[in-house]
This record gives sequence, C-alpha cells and structure tokens, in this order.
Amino acid sequence: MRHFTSVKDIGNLDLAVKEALEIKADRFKYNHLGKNKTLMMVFFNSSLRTRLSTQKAALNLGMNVIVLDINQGAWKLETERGVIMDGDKPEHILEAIPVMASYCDVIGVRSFARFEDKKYDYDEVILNQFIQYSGRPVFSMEAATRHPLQSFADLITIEEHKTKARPKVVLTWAPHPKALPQAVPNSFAEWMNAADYDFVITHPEGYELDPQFVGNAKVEYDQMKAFEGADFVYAKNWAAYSGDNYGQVLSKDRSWTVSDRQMAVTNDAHFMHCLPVRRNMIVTDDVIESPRSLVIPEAANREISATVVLKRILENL
Ligand code: AN0
Ligand code: CP
Repeated sequence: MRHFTSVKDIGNLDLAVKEALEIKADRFKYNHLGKNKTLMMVFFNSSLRTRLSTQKAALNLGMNVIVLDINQGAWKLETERGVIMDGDKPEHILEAIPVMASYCDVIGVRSFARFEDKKYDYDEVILNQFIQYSGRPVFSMEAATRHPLQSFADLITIEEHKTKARPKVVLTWAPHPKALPQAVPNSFAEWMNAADYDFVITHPEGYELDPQFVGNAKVEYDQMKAFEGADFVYAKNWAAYSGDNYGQVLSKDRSWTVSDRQMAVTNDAHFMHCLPVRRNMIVTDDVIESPRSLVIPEAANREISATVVLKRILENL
C-alpha cells in the first residue's frame, strides 16, 4: 500500500479483517518493520483517539513518531496558491510539506472540511497537496470527506460482534449543536457498502449525503422504521451536504437522539459511535452505558486498524 485515503486502498476486506484479527492477537508481531522509520502525524484539528491510537500503532511496529499540531506552536499555514501573503499566515503549505517530509518516512494528516467552499472540501485539497508535494506515503487521519481508519475499526468491530453473515446495519443522523463534517458518515457508508451488509441510512429530510457515498444503501426518512430489526445502530451527526445548505445545521430535533424508545424496535442492536459523543444530544446515558454499547471496543480497535495500515505502508516502503 502506498497511500491510504479510502476503502479502495485496503483491497479485499475479508483479508484486511483477517489481518486485523491476527494483529489483535499479537500486536507486536511486526515490531521489526518500523526500525529506524519515522512517522509524522500532522494535525490541523483536535483529536484524542486518532492521536493516541495511531501513535500506539506506530510503536507496535517499532517506529519513531513525531506529532505536529499546526494550530499550537507551528506557523499558521496559507493553503491556497496565488494568495498575496500579507495577512496572519507567515508560511505556505507548499514549503511546509516538503520540509516536514524531509524529516520522516510516512505522513498522517488530519484536516477536516472547513465548510467555506464545498468544492475545496470535496476535492480534498489539503490531503492531496500532502500526497503531491511530500514524496512520502500519506494516510488520512480524517480528511475533509472521509475517515477511513475509523471506518476500518468500525468494520472490525462489527465483524467481531455479528451473529449472522449479513447483519442489518443502520446509520442514523442525530442532533448536535454545531456543524460537523460528513467525513465519518460518508466513510462509514462507503465501507458498509463495500462489506455488502444490509445497510440503511436514516436522517431528516435535507441531510442527504453525497450519492457517491450512499451507494446502494436504502435511505429511510422514518427513523423508527429504519431501526426495525437492526443488528447494529451507528449514530453520528453531520451538517447538511446538499446545495446551498452545505455546512448548515438544519435541525437540532432531539426526537432523533438515540434512546431506549428507538432501540426497543431493533434486534437487540449494538450501539456504535466513533466518539467524541455529546450525551443526551446524540445518545442517552442509558443507551451508551448499556451492555449492547460498543463505543469503547470500537475505539480500542482504532489501534488495530492503524497497525494494519501502517504495516502495509511499511512493507511497501
Ligand atoms: C469530528 C467529526 O464529526 O468529524 C471528529 C469525529 C471523529 N467530531 C467533532 O468535531 C466533534
Ligand atoms: N474517532 C476519532 O477519530 O476520535 P478523535 O477525533 O478523538 O481522534
């Protein structure tokens, strides 16, 4: 594997999950692979899980790790070419990227959608600049449109807990006070479609995702109907994607908050969320604390998905 930005980079999903479970059983098995190799993790946005789990994955493989928070201590970066830099940004990303690349062998990038320009976000300008100008393998730690390390961990978690070959998986929108990117739901949808589960997406009207990610999923606007017989419920907020509403919060309707009322019509579904989660906006205390909640094992699997991805990148260096 050279770069890892979406499900297409991981190839056969059965093999990827098999490799993940093998690594989970012995996570230091490949600790020779990363000797004298340096990972640089570049964060344009905050993180708890991605920061820790990806660093842990690199340590599992014997790598050295450098972490850079662009907004805390680094120069503010201009990212658009052609700008007269007389404002508050002293450095251009087109110098910063090759400089950063000169100190490392592999680069992870976290760069969320900014919601200023849909095309800029959906073209993945920042992530692609790293790919184009670093000369290094680059992997996404959540970019503008996808969060593949999260989706891979979600897939591993579902495979570990499913009790039928083709479980019913429901992705539900839930309310949140602030505008959040579509990266997690886009990516989850992309991986669930690739896994060929019985996959349903439910959200209020106006929250339609980009059709390229919805794929073959069934879209059901009635949340209770969508939840009927579900084996896994995956909650997430996202801001509107469509048309002029791009990046807008259209609803904070707390009847969409996942509670025992909706979970009662499922097939005793497991509850999932990528975290961080706002309790009693996205999900009630009772549901997230219930024995059917997988949020902690799901987060723990982030170490495993990152170890598989870094292992494959190192094997190809
Ligand atoms: C981010 C998001 O929704 O994309 C990160 C999730 C992993 N969440 C927040 O900013 C709260
Ligand atoms: N799920 C996830 O990516 O969490 P962080 O934003 O804390 O990294």
